[in-house]
Amino acid sequence: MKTLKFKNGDEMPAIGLGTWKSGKEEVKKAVKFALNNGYRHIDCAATYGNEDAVGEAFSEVFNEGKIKREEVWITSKLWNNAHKKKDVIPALKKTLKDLQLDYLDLYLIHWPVAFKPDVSFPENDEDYLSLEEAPLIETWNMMLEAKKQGLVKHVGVSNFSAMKLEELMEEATEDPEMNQVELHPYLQQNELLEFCSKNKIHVTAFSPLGSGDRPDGMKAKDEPSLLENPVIKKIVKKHGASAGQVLIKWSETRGTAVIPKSTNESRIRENLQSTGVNLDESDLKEIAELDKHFRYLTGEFFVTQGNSYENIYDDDDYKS
Ligand code: NDP
Ligand code: 1BO
Repeated sequence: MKTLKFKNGDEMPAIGLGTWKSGKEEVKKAVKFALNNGYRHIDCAATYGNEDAVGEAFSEVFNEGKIKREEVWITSKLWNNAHKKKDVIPALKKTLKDLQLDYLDLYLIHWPVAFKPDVSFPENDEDYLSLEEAPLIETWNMMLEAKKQGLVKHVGVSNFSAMKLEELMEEATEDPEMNQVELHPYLQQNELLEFCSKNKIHVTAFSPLGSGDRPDGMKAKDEPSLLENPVIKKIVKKHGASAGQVLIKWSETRGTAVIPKSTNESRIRENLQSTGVNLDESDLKEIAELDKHFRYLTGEFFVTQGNSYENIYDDDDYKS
């Protein structure tokens, strides 16, 4: 499998298992199955509410002895209610405890949005901290401190626009090593990819299959299906692959990492086997034409009347 190489030589396997929306019992089974069937990259987050179950899976697999901790790339993310300087390391330590780990391979600021410490998900304007109250650079400096303390090997961000990356990099002593963002044929984000490549920031593609199992409150009416797209279906037929495999392989060919979520054993296996699909020039050209700047995760769930996050992404894609 392809890997993404970091400056210190560390390599992140390009395909990982996503864990958002996976219940505790199913995620434990899924992570164990994935690791025992070739996955070496798991994407987690405190806000997914299942890191303790993922941790049980890690502990059982590593204790069996066939797979060592250092062979697996483990990412987690700082939730939006722990952006204040004093809260970053305690939030990371809670994640490490839940995941039963001594260190993470990668820790990301989940969103460029800050909530008050006791707020899990905001319901009104009072639930937020402004960027003046919790400046991203202060949060970022604590991420760097976590790296210095050996709690994480690499640090990065998620859901950052090129503009937000640029602003952060102007002040930062070290640049983010990763930006994890929504990427798929309907949201190709070529300019952001170019910006990241120019600045040597790796990119991970989330929701690569269209995130079909999001809660209803996060879904737009009549949103387009990626898995059912006629062009994708045509390519599926041509290569005798599945739609999931074509979409995952497409991400891999763009040099990003990709983290499809599944708790279904045959789809977990099928998704990793996408490495064997060979998309040719004409497939890539047809997929390039599918871009419609469409976001499944509009970020609208963070917008309450009057707060300052109306355009999290700083671009036209917000209106999709
Ligand atoms: P995905 O695009 O990975 O889609 C997941 C859905 O696709 C599930 O319903 C899953 O069902 C189904 N599925 C999986 N494999 C196949 C397949 N081969 N064929 C058909 N259907 C399939 O959605 P996510 O939004 O979960 O994104 C992936 C991961 O990215 C997340 O789990 C999370 O780790 C990360 N993420 C990060 C975000 C961030 O803000 N940084 C935001 C969103 C996601 P089933 O489980 O039944 O197989
Ligand atoms: C609010 C959604 C987070 C998924 O990573």
